[in-house]
Amino acid sequence: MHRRGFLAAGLAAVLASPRALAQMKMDGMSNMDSMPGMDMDGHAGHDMGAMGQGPAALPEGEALRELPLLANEAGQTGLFKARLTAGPATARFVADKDTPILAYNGTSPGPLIEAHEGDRVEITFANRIEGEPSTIHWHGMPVPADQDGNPMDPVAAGADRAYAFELPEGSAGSYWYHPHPHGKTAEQVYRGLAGAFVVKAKADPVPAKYGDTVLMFTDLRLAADGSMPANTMNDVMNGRVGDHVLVNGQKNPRLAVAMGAKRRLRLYNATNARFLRLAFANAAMTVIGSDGGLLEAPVAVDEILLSPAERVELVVAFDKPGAATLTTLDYDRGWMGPGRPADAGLTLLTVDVSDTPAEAMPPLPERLRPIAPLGAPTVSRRLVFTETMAMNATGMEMGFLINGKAFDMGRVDFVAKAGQTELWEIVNHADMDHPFHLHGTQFQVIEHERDGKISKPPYLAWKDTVNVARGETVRLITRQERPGPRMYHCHILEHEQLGMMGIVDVKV
Ligand SMILES: [Cu+2]
Repeated sequence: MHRRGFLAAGLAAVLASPRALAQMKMDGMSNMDSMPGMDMDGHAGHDMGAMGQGPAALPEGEALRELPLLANEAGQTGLFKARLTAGPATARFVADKDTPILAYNGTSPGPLIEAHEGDRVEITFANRIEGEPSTIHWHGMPVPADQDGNPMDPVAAGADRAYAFELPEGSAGSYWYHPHPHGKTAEQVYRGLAGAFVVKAKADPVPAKYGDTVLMFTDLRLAADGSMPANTMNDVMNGRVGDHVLVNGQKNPRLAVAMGAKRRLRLYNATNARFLRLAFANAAMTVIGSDGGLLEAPVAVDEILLSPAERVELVVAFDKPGAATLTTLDYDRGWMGPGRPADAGLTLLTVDVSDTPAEAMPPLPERLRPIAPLGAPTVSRRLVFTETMAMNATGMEMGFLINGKAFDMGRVDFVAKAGQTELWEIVNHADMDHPFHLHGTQFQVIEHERDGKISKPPYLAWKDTVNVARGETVRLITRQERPGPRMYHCHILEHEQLGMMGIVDVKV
């Protein structure tokens, strides 16, 4: 069966049935392979705007906004104390049009949280989203299971709850926070709920003169009337891909730097489902960190693939005067049906490099920090991703499964032991790439296998999300230090919502 032969018909709400199956109507079963007369673009959910009105045009070229900092109300060192309120807000993406969004403390992306290794964090979450439970998941952070915003711990609409955790030594890194309520995560995130959480090192080897700037990529679909259209069936299958990739809420903003400047940039893919293969024209990129903090040593690169939920920390050298642009390259992550986004050649950020030389920049150290390999595993687990389709009386049923099962909040899929080193083998037997995310810890990818060929990652890194490409197997080593149930799932949020998630229960 050719998947592109299926037509996603009509608008559909995200389904959250216990079996988590998408109902998909068939259109022209007999024409499945050839699809005569079909207008590929006309049926695409993501580029239609609201009911075919077409997407709104967004202004470009405004000065890049730094994310607003979440103020620390503690008034004492070693403690970060604040309040995060999720609720309805409006944004102005286009002139004269208010867009209803969801926001943390009124802003989307949410305020930037900056804390230090060794700090205790106490954040009161106020859920003011009308009629919907929510949670805050501290993506990538080593927080206790009962503080991690699991779907099993919903915060009801109108309720408050306190989250508290310590940031251990060595945990400096580029984390983020977003909702994780059962059946509502995808929608709450694309409506605006996501923010960056940077844990700073006590002793940072990267020169302070490089600055430290978060660039958070989100994805926006905006109808001509300024509203955000609901997910279509195409979105449910492929994950929602919008019409505009935004950086800190802006389309192609501008940043001014002096010639010879080096900048430390933390790139976040906070989109629901968009793969970002990125390159910088007229500037040299060096990777210095991954999801869970610094690498052992800097690595020069020409491009970066950032799948949904991944982060990368870069030092970018701007040595040529003129415009240096951060652009997307084509990446085929597998797509069902019509409407594959044309992602090559989007300019996400324009850096204006002046003729005036920058003051001298200290060099980047050759060594950043040691990373100890996690060592030999004593347990191995195998997770197989599949997509299923079956006909029933009402149309197609579509499932996104791990080991043949859709997520069940009442089921423990694996039992693990705290402190035990494990090999996880993630096998993708599906027709799309699926970025795999594990809560509660950072892991080390040891190899990728495709068509019998094994390749090693180019460097050792702490990761909490790794793309598992179609037909690929990824092997990683992981260890959970703290007890309690942890989620693992595909970070295409629509797939997570349709069942591609499980629970590992960590025992003392
Ligand atoms: Cu997926």
